[in-house]
Amino acid sequence: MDHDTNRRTGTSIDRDDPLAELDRALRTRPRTIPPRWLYDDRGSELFDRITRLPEYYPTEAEREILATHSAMIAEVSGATTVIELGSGTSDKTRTLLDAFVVHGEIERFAPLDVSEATLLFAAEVLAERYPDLVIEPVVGDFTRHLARLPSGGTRLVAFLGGTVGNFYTDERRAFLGALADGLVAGDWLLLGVDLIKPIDRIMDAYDDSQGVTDAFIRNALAVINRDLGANFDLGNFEYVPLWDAREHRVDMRLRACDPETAHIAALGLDVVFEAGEELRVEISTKFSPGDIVAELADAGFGDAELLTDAAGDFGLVLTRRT
Ligand code: AVJ
Repeated sequence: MDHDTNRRTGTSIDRDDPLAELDRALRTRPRTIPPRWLYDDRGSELFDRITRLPEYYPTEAEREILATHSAMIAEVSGATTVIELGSGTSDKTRTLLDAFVVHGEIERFAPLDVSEATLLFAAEVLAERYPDLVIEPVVGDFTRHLARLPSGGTRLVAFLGGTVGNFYTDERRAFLGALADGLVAGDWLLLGVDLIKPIDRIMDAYDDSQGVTDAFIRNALAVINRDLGANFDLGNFEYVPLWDAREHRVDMRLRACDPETAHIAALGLDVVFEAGEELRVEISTKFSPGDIVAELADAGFGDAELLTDAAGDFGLVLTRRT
């Protein structure tokens, strides 16, 4: 049994098997595609472009928080190992690491990412910038491979960008629980969360005028076509971002204009769409400070401190495994 199997909720989830997970998600209503299918090379590049869009505020806001508070985070935590989940190129993390080198006790940096190529490239750059640190890249998926995190010393796990907002509520509970299980009392979590704010600003960030978000969401179908021998007709789908007021999240969907049957060879599955039927590709949950702190407490994290940018758009929660 994988370390992060969801024993807290007792549900049998199929995170260990991406194909079974996709098969099941496509049979629910609305039909759903799990976010892992968004991030092939082109998807990663499109996301990178999203972070530079004028409408997409989270990246800059988080950068501002890190610039302001990294020295305090390094000092207060006294962490000797910094771990980053879904590290990519560890771009923003350099601000954090710079501060840890000057103000903290850091000895080791362990970036975890699904893309081995990205990791190896990042590791080389990091090794050059931080000659005194042990750089320990870990290839893995943060929803499945938390057991691969290095142990020893005082650890600080950074999970930035607001990616925790991509999980559905149950998945988020399972993830935070599994993360807590993998840490020991005194370890730290630094969690990036996008905060609830006027809906117009949120929706503009997910419906940009250049259509980059549309291309990013649509790319999931191209990935499934290529990797799983499917034949989704990309031109038949229209990008429709919705605000789900009850769950406070952006719900990014593709709507089939005409009826369509997509065959997915690797699953032996025909997905039948009626005209106008919507396919959910990604959600991005926005948090109130009280809610996320309560969820963290349920999972086993205490003494939470919320750091925000001056505009109050985005939050970094610094919290301790209790
Ligand atoms: C990478 C999950 C933080 O939800 O804001 C951006 C992904 N999707 N625009 C987010 C995303 C569409 C992003 N995260």
